[in-house]
Amino acid sequence: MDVAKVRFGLISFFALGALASCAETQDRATTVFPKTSPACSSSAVANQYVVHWKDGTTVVYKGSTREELLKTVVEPNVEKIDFAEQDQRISVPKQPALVTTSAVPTGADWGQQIVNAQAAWDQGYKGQGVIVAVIDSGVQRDHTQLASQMFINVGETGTDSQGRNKSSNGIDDDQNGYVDDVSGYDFAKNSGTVVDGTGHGTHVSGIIAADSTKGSIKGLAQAAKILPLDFMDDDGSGNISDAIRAMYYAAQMGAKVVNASWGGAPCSQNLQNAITDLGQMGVVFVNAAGNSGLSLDDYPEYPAAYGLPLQITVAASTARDYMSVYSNYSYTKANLTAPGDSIVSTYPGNTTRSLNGTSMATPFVAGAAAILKGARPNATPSDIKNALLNSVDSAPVQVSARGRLDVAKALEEILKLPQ
Ligand SMILES: [Ca+2]
Ligand SMILES: [Ca+2]
Repeated sequence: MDVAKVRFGLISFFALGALASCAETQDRATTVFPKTSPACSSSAVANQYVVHWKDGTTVVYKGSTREELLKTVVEPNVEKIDFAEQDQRISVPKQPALVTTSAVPTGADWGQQIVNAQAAWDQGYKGQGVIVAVIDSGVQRDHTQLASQMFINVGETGTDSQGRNKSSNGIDDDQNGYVDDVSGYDFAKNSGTVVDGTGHGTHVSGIIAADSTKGSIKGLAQAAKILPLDFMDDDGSGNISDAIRAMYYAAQMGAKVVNASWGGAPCSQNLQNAITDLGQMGVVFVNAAGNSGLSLDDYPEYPAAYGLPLQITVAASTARDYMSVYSNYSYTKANLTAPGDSIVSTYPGNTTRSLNGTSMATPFVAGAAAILKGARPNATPSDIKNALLNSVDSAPVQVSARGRLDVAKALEEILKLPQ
């Protein structure tokens, strides 16, 4: 009788314990993989989920429901998962029109002039040794003014043991997890062939690093290299999961600056985490404020409105240093302005074109960040952000620094750091 009681007691104890741990697992699983909120559903990708694992990998799961993924992947691995969420669709900001009463910029290179880039170049600082990842629509890699500026992954160059070109042999020769990634990667198509489907990424890249000895565009950081990472389809939109994968790839390949001239993601914890992770890995993340002409405090768009310590959010200003009417703004979430109106830069077909937007302002700051990093390779993302924000030219603009990028003064700030 006593023995039976004891047995019964033990069985009950174990059964309750098992139930409790099962409930705990389910609770934890729901914490790392919450349901998509109604506000985030409109831009969500159906039956597609992005899981960031604690080992640093980002995996996209397609074709299963949330319940299925929860039972088969998240609950069994709950201790190994950082965060899981539904994938989202994001896009390059629509190209805004200029208001006719805006001051008309003088000269195609008014942007380079107003930010005092020449003074930095004259001192020999042009972003030497710095890789800038352009996470965008791709790049025309053989554009006359960009061909010499592309980052080359030497592990995918030369010939393999069978005499085939490593850049196109279908083999991941340098074993970095990506096949034939000789000069950038297309994360939307999972291919080492990068082309520009919209022209946006080529324009952005020219502002950062166009070789002025080969044409009319004067890139800010002509000694830097561009790592072209495509995550967009030809309509200019892409999955946030592919942008996140591109971000970690950029860090893996040694990029120290990331240019993100896109936004509109309403909600992604993984994107927010990735920006912080990159900052901690020494990568400066520069993103566009967006072109809705609205307050980021009242109408948040992400990544612009995260307000993270290690991100730099760039708004656009005119040739007279007023806020561009289309630019989003915030005294806390937007950090500084840069030229955004009538910016002439490289465009597919070996051409040039004038475009407007915070997408164009962002690469001015990314180029400046590359110049600072080249001048002081030991500078942290925080050092670079502080130097850029503490050296602006004062202007009546609604951003935290209360002013517009000044490359020469930012360089002066960073040079105060020991070599
Ligand atoms: Ca590879
Ligand atoms: Ca290969």
